Amino acid sequence: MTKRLENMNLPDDIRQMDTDEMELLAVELREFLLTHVSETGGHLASNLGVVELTLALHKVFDTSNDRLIWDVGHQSYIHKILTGRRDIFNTLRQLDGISGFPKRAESIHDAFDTGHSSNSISAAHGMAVARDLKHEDHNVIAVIGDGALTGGEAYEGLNNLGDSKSRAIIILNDNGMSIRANTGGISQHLSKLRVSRKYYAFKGGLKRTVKKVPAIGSGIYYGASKMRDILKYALVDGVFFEELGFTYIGPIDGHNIEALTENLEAAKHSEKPCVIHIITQKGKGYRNAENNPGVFHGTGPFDKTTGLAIKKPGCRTFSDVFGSKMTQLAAKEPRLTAVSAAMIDGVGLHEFAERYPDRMFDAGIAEQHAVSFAAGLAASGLKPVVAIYSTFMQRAYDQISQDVCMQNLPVIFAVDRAGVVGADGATHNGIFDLSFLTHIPNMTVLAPRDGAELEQMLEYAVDIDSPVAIRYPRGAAEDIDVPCIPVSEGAQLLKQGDEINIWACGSMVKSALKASLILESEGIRCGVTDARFITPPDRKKVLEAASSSKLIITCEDNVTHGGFGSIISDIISEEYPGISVYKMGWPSKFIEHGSIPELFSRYRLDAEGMAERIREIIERKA
Ligand SMILES: Cc1ncc(C[n+]2csc(CCOP(=O)(O)OP(=O)(O)O)c2C)c(N)n1
Repeated sequence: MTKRLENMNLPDDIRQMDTDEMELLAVELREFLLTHVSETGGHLASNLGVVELTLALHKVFDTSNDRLIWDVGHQSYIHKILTGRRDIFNTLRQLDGISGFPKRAESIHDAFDTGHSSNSISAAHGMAVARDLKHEDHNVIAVIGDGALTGGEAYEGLNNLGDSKSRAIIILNDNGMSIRANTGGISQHLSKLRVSRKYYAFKGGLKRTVKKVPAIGSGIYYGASKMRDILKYALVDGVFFEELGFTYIGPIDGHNIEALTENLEAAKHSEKPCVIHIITQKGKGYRNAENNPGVFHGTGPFDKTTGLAIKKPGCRTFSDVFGSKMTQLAAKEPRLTAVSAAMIDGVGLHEFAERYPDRMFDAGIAEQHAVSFAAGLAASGLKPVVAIYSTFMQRAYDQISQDVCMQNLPVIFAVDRAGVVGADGATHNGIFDLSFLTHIPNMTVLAPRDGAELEQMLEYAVDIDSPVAIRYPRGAAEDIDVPCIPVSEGAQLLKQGDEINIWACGSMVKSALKASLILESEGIRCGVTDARFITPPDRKKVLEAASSSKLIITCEDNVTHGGFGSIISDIISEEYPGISVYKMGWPSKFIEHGSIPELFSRYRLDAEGMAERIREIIERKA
């Protein structure tokens, strides 16, 4: 670690620094960030882009009293380093270490927990209103990216905050990028603002020149202001933020500490809500990230000299399998279209997007729009596949229910990252989708155990004429060595047992098979069935299994409450009330961050943990 960073402890120190010192500190911060993120993995490019902004924010505001909200929160690392977490920064995203997102429980400097995009303006509005009602005096600042500004909630926030006139500062961090290049009309509007610097120079010039005229100067200036308004419309092509009630400041060079500090100071004294529009470069200061901001948006450990990932060669992931199967199916099914909400690469659709650009739709961070848009496509005879991470699908519950399922429209949902996701932690875990999807009428919910089964399920979903959700986890889709029976045949018995039968779904099938082997070596024979259908459940096979069992164990990578186990348990309790059903899955809590194997082990959901729990149940029953 270098000198300035080493010697500073809290952001108060920044308030003593001049711009030159802050610029030197910015260099040290980038080096520190790069060294650590290359070891732990994490969100690099977005953080490299906000180094100067974070320094300027801490120069002008005191976050132990002022409220600073980071939209999404993936760009809060510099803030963490500067607010007392430098010495534990090496634990970032590790089990029991600090989170990769702001956490109120972690520091008084974190005003609001974030992770899902586009809510910061609404939260800032709430805080500003609370401050005024309580006659308190502090500043409220939200930092939101241009990507996050594609999310509808941001406009709900702007609409209300602008109208309320509550004092709050919205910093629009515009780097022209979401995870990949940003999409949509608003993004186009921002690009126009970026190139409208001429207008802002002219505005200042007009004021200076006209006001200089003695006596009548101000009058002419105010008359000319009207003309200025006309020019504004003519030159800026829509003064979106000002019309909503904000003072718009910008665009400002987001890497110029002096300009940032000056404008933040000005905004601090504004009586109206302000939008400060800053232009930054994603990945700034690290060539590999500047050249490939998408790749370094979120990364695993990498070699910081070459920028190459340090990854053990693994087998293909579920997202890879999904992506290639989509490309393959598109060749023979012209109605097949794909919809993503700003995650084309994450869900594995990059190849599809290249091959079929006319059939690939990126809605931006707009899950609700993505689903209703897909409903529109389906109502007009197309076969849309909406690929969204389980955690972000939560945003579109109403659209799934009302717009798709109520009309029984054939929309396919590829629910990626279903289950615990690891280092991103609580905000990103997808452990509720079975609970919020399976009770919606008309919806079929499937869970593949491996890549081969995912491929078959996708084919099955394309062939049927009603809504289907296929949920699969993050990571390797390694095939088990038992071939799949056709999906239409329902659940698949993988291993015959005696009186104990495990019904597992999705990737838990593999752990169930391993657990059964561990128990077999101790003389306990457990059957294993891959449920495949979560809804409608394979009632006949469930009851057959129950009729010859004393104990049924269900396993799922979802909370047990209202999930797969609950469905199985309901079926059995109606017909065989004497049979015990024991549910294994996540408890109803927000599961912390850590590696996926660590979390499965901590919650006894890996093969060893499952075998141990089954042993305990058998002992208790005996
Ligand atoms: C509701 C929701 N959908 C998707 C994401 C995944 N996601 C995380 S960051 C990001 C891009 C954000 O872009 P921007 O706000 O411009 O920030 P930048 O990284 O460019 O600084 C996306 C799509 C999310 N966090 N929340």
